[in-house]
Amino acid sequence: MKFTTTCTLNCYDSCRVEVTVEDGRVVKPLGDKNHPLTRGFLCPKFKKVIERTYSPDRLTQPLLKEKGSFRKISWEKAFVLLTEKIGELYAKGETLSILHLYDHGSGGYLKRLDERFFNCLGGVTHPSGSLCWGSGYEAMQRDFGAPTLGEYHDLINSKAIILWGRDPGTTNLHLLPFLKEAKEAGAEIVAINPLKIKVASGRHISLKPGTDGLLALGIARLLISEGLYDKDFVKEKVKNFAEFSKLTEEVTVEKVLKETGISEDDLAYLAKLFAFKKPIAVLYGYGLQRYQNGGSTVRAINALLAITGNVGVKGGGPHYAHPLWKPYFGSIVKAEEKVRERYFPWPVMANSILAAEPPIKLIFVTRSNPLNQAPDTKRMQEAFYNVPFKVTVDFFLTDTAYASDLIIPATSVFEEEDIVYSSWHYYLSYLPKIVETPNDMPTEVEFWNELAKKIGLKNFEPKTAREFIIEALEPLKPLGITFEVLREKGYIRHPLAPFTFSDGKFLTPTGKIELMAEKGPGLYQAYDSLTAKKFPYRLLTVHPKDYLHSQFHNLESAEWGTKPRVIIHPSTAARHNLDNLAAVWVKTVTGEITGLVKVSDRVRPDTVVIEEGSWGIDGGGVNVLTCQVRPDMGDGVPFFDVLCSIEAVE
Ligand SMILES: Nc1nc2c(c(=O)[nH]1)N[C@H]1C(S)=C(S)[C@@H](COP(=O)(O)OP(=O)(O)OC[C@H]3O[C@@H](n4cnc5c(=O)[nH]c(N)nc54)[C@H](O)[C@@H]3O)O[C@H]1N2
Ligand SMILES: Nc1nc2c(c(=O)[nH]1)N[C@H]1C(S)=C(S)[C@@H](COP(=O)(O)OP(=O)(O)OC[C@H]3O[C@@H](n4cnc5c(=O)[nH]c(N)nc54)[C@H](O)[C@@H]3O)O[C@H]1N2
Ligand code: SF4
Ligand SMILES: [Mo]
Repeated sequence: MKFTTTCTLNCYDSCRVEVTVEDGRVVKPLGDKNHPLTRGFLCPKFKKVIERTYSPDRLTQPLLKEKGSFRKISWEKAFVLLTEKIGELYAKGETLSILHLYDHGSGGYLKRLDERFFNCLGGVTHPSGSLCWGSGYEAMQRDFGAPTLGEYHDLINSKAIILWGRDPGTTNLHLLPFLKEAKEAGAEIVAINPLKIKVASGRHISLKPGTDGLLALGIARLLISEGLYDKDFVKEKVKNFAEFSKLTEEVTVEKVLKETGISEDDLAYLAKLFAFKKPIAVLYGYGLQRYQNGGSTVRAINALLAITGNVGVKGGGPHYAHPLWKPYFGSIVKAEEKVRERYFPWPVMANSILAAEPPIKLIFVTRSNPLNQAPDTKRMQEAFYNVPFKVTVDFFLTDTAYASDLIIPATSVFEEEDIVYSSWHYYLSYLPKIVETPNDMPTEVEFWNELAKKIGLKNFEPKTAREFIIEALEPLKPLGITFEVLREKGYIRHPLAPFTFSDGKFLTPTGKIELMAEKGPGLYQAYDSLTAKKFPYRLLTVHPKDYLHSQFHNLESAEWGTKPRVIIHPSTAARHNLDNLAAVWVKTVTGEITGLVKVSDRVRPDTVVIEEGSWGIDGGGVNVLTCQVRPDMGDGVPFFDVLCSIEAVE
């Protein structure tokens, strides 16, 4: 029997997938040929989603840690324990002592019933900001009033496409055919990235990490001083042009060349591109804003697009994310039930837990692996061990599950009906229930229903997945979207898409694009000379091609196991006398890990690159190396603002 479903991994593409069920098991995944973005192919990670579902290591029964080791317990016992621990804090009105840590491990909308549960409890402590896109998102809001997203299909109208810190060959495969088509239609494709990326690109411009904002301001300065900007667009649609122009004055060509490390030729090329080519589309990557100056960097690039009239035009504009579905969703979380709330920013989560007053007594982790993915793992471990009771819902003994006291098994994407909407494209999609859960275990929806019932949460009325979906889709009725329509069609494009400000009306207080006026992105962190001497390389911990963050590293198919690959330039390898596969220490002010060398001229001589996600249990979690520091805006995490040293393992 065949079914069509949707990939819920945290990925740009949210592919539509056809699967077959044979002998009660999901097999033969194929990309939907008719879907406008999936276009008939999938990335290899979807096979791993199936492999994970049937992995012999998958948890199907709760585990309880006792005297340092885990043992299986019955679901009944798990509910008794949870009811006792949570119920006690609930009864005393002390729910702020509960920290609910969650991220985007699954895009399934019903996975957000965890938030409903904790809101109905009266409100708990939550993360604020984002491990992912926080700083750039806030930058978009300040400039345009909301983030905006061009469409892949529109790239065919572009004269130039800039992959600014985005690496689609690694993180966004379904963009590639559109780039190829745009290139064939005459678009120039430019990658601005410290790392050489594999795309159908023309020019690759390598710059020192964290200096993109300065580069954008430098280009803007050249355009303004030569009068080569779009004066009509600026007059009509841009606020703060004079202030912005003043801000660029100190960004001389000499300064740009020195600080970014790009060649004079590259700078002239970019200035000419912005002066004479139109429309230009910029596809922002998120690596670009994983710095302390990350928000200002995105604002500087936004400004460059604005003064050249490249916003709201066909074939041009920023591609960051769109907010169109957001106002229609959210009812599932029942935010109105919160009578108290407290927020800890993601970039300083570990320190916030350790300093919490009232203290955290219980951590509940869902759809996330913070002991691998949040910054400063050692401090995070310390924070976890200081909290008396930790619960994690997941498939395996991940780093976070391992540090928890109770583990609740998660439900696979094939085992529960659901819906998923994307902020990275414009489709809302449906997921049927395809197979039953193994070992008769309850689904996550059933788990929350049962827990709410046991604790006596009056406002969390138990429902089936179908009923929750119908409730969630209620606000979409005016758009003609109902459960029946969605199930029938499988996916629906947002009727108001795309969200690109083509009407020239921005959502800022003035209705114009509000350019940055006070403080530029400056340079990346000014490390003191002592630190820089001890740790001579920049460290970029980028996303892994074959994995989704920390997911799938434990499966049999894992090609290179759990040891991180430390990618270094041939000159760095020669300096340290290191060959491919040599074992190395990587050290930063925060911590140290070991990995295996991979020599590649894709990496700059001043930079070391490690793909994030390998598991700490096996000695590899890269966030042992990253720091807790808040960025200029939006509480994204400056993961890439860190220096490192390397040395051979003796
Ligand atoms: N295979 C796979 N795909 C994924 C993911 C995954 O884990 N695996 N994760 C998904 C998620 S959650 C996200 S947020 C997206 C992220 O997608 P991307 O933005 O493409 O990837 P990142 O790893 O966040 O960003 C790293 C890129 O930014 C570049 N970079 C680093 N510093 C700078 C800088 O200072 N300037 C410039 N110009 N470039 C810089 C790096 O060299 C690298 O190419 O990918 C999604 N897709
Ligand atoms: N050093 C460094 N760190 C980074 C980044 C970086 O570039 N460098 N990138 C950051 C970014 S962009 C992001 S988005 C975050 C991601 O941070 P996380 O979301 O914490 O990352 P994942 O490793 O994908 O962990 C998700 C967990 O959810 C589980 N999961 C998957 N599906 C389900 C489900 O249906 N139910 C439940 N209960 N659990 C499920 C998975 O098994 C996995 O353990 O990491 C950030 N961390
Ligand atoms: S991970 Fe991304 S590219 Fe791969 S199947 Fe899922 S949505 Fe598609
Ligand atoms: Mo992300």
